[in-house]
Amino acid sequence: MPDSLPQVSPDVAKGIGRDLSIYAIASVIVDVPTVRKHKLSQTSVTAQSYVIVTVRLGNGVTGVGEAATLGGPRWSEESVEAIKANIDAYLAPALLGLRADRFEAAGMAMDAAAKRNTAAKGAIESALFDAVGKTLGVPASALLGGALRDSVPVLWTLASGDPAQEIEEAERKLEARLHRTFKVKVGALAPKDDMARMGRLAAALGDRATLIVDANQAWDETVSARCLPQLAEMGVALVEQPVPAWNIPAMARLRARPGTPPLLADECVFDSHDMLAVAAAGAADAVSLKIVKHGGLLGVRKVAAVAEAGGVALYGGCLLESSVGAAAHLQVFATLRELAWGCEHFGPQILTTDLVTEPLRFADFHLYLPAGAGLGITLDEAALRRFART
Ligand code: MUC
Ligand code: MG
Repeated sequence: MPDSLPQVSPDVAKGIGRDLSIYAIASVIVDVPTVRKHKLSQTSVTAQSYVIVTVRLGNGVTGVGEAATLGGPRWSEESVEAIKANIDAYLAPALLGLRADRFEAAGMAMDAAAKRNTAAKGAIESALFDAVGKTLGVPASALLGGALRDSVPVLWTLASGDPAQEIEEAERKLEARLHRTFKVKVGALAPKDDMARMGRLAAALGDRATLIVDANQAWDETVSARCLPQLAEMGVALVEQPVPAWNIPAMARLRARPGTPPLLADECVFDSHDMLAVAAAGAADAVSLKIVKHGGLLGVRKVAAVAEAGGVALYGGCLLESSVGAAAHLQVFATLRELAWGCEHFGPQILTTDLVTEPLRFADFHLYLPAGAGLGITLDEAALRRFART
């Protein structure tokens, strides 16, 4: 990994701090086991797969970024294998020699080299922000408008499918003052079984915790019309992506029905055009912001700006990133004027081993923005070697 990057020649290294050109880019796939099985409507995982990208600048500084996936190309179309292949063959060659601090130009070069591939582009752009921030001695947030907060409320996701286990897991999180909002993954079970499961969770936790639900596109409009009011009755505060991503009209019709709880758009919003369509249709109350969907930190800000203009609230989404990807998200989340629904970057805690030397701080139901330049984290080379796919 960083060691596999070509070394900057002594002549080039003399210009440390000055030469911001992109000198080399490397990528590696890692598979990190999770502490328990994580079950979504379309897949279940016992290990999280990431592509870790390192970018070395002409001044010798290295930046790191991460592309997360969830169970192969099932949550979205990108798999780690495809991400790595497209970085190595198309995106990296398009960037070599360009200035790392010209983020928008780098984005345009990547868009010209490859359509979509937003997770791959997001990992590279994260590494550029890390490298440039480290060069200048400022956090990435300072390059994005500046941080407005140093911590964000963070939820935990319950996704074993076994309500007794889930209640016990939530109790432990509450007791440790780590999380008091819980997102429950539904859609792997039949709707009536999920409703019974949600009833048990609401009865056990409802007066001490906020519950939200993510169906990951599992339901159709009819099932949603039946389940959403039941969830509202149980006190569920927000329901994420109940119907397929393409069915924005159904989201709008469901949202207009009395008894529907607030709706969160996830898979239906990748870029700012999607966000405009969702806002114009009145299809969501909030949008889940993710680097893997929006192609980077700048993309997060663009989608957030359209959401704000359309009166759609912001939620800090994740794809179970390690502290590398979570830090990149925090850097940009910290710059948003209002992050009404907090964030869900519990990823570092569901991994058996994190990929950084000093994991992000979780305390008092919040996740803290790391101090330090760039993304504010240091890659753990030993962990990377241990989990690297050979
Ligand atoms: C998603 O769809 O929101 C985020 C948390 C989790 O458990 O799954 C992810 C993806
Ligand atoms: Mg989701």
